[in-house]
Amino acid sequence: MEKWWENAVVYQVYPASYQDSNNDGIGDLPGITERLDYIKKLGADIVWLSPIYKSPQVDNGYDIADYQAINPDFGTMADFDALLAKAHDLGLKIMMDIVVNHTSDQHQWFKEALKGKDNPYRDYYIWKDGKNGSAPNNWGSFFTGPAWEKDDQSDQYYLHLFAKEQPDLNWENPKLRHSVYDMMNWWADKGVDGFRMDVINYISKPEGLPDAKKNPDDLYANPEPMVANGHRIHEFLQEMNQNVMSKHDVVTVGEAPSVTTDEAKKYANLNNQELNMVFQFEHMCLDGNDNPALGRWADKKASLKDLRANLSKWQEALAGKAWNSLYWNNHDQPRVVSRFGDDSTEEYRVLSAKMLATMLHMQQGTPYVFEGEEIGMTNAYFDKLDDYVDLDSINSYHQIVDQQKLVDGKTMMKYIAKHSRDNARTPMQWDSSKNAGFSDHQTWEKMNPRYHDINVKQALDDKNSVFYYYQKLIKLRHELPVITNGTYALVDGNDQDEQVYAYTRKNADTTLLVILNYTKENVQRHYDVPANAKVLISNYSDDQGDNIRPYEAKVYQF
Ligand code: ISL
Ligand code: CA
Repeated sequence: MEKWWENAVVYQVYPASYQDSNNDGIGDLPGITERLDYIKKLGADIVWLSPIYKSPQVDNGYDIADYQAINPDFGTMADFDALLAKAHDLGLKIMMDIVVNHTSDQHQWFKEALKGKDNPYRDYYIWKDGKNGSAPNNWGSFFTGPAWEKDDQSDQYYLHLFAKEQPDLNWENPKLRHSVYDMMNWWADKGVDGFRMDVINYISKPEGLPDAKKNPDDLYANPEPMVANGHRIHEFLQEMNQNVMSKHDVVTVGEAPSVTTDEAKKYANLNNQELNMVFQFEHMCLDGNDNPALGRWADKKASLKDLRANLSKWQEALAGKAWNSLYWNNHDQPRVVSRFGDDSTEEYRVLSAKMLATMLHMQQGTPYVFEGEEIGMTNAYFDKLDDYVDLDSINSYHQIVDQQKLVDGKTMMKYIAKHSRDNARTPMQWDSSKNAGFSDHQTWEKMNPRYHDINVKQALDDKNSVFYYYQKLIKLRHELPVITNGTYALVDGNDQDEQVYAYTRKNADTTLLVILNYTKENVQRHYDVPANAKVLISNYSDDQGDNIRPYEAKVYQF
């Protein structure tokens, strides 16, 4: 049976960067509430709010100090209630971002845990004695440095896969697990409609926390292969499902770095025992550095062959068994048009943004649109390290350039301009006035300098804008069942094509043929299109048949 979220579209809001209502330079809940009409106009169904909870903001709110209180910079619980009420009035649903692999070190649970080994909250976190005077194992943190921090008072170490201010929770402890379920039920009882779960596939750690495999160039071992999809993960999620999801009509998506299609079939199985869908990361890793020590810090574009092979693999593997999420962007990723598209000229920016939107929105799954994607916002390309705010970019610079000396500073700045998480986090561009109409005050993060030309006002005034194209794609998904339920197949022989991606979606009464030029070259390709076919959507105003123009996207329906 089809679920309500299967033909829905999610719009992600990054609260600090959406709309500042009180001119302190930081976006806030009343600002988001003001802009819900805009999200409604786009046609999205669900609004995912990145964390809005009380937090010292070491990792922009992904370090939560109180799951049931609002970050004062963003407003109050009354502001949240007003946001939820207005959203519901407009027919929009609200998805909360919950971060339960770790908390902030300012969370009451952790403050208690620090009081000593006998404290009832000690076991909410992961503590270990050191080994020969140093950390319990060789794991590194994802934000550089070791994954362990010593607590001098008890002479034990606690685990933090992310920043040292983000201690990992101990999911082996049933009390902790039930505290998390209680918190989720509290939000669901309040009326929220879904949960996005941060790195949820990291919560089950291996028994004994042994050393991980370390590459010779690295300072620490990457713990990911040991913590992702751990041995008790499915048990924990089934328990969460029984205690929370089965009691409310909520939609869930789990962030799951390094998830495979086989694992995804368990997490997001249509039998609905765990989550509704997961965010896979494979297509986000196609443009990483050839040197594994540099990870995603690189300056290359994914080839069409790799991208198509990956998207096709996920479409085919999950079909009829589990449900896909579809995304290009979020608050951790560079802007799609700058990454897989072409922002070098205005014409190419608009064409390639629409082509990439078509590629994704014609696939099976639930699409996610990240704020600003719908107007074709580009990377910010800041050229000074001081302009970057994200701890991950700054730490990585120091580690790679100063400590490891793997590349020089200039090269690293090029990589950061391409891949920094700050590219996604610059404030929303509403118009061409001061600070793009986001705030009158100096903004918490520098504005993207292109806001004078790329902004919502411009997009709404131009009937050929990226905005109206997204609006149309979303409308088509709502209206045409084949987009939700049709079978995906590559056009015969397309798998080797280096320029054009062509696939079909088919159900009992409709076929869609999607043709996408990934390059700025004009190419000739012949596809069999029946005489009665009509062009459902395209980023060009006419159809030239076998002549496929730069970044052309067209969908035939027959
Ligand atoms: O962004 C990344 C690289 O620095 C990813 O590896 C990211 O850390 C990973 O996808 C997990 O992301 C999530 O958890 C992090 C938080 O910083 C991210 O913003 C969040 O999306 C820790 O909570
Ligand atoms: Ca504000």
